[in-house]
Amino acid sequence: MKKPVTVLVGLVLAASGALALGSSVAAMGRSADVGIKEFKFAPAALQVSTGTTVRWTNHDEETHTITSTTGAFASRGLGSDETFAQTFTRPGAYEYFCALHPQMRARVIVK
Ligand SMILES: [Cu+2]
Repeated sequence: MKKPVTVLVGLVLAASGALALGSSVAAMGRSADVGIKEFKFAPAALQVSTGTTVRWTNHDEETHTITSTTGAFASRGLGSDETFAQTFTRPGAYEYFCALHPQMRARVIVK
């Protein structure tokens, strides 16, 4: 009776669209989500494949931004429940922060 369990695990992973790998989260497919809550980006380290569109959603009442440390991308100020999307077309490690709260830092790793 092992096979049904394996199938179920596969379905759960496919449904969640994400698989925890150590301290980062590997997203499967062409889109991935990052939440902003309590002055933190979650996951703080997101790993995606080239071509993935990452969408951030601000769940805080406060305004936040998604601002690349290298200027590769930058959102406007996002109010509560607003979103910002960025498609990553080149591999690399993309560090970003909130311009209004610079202690809020995270990264997207594109493979
Ligand atoms: Cu902020």
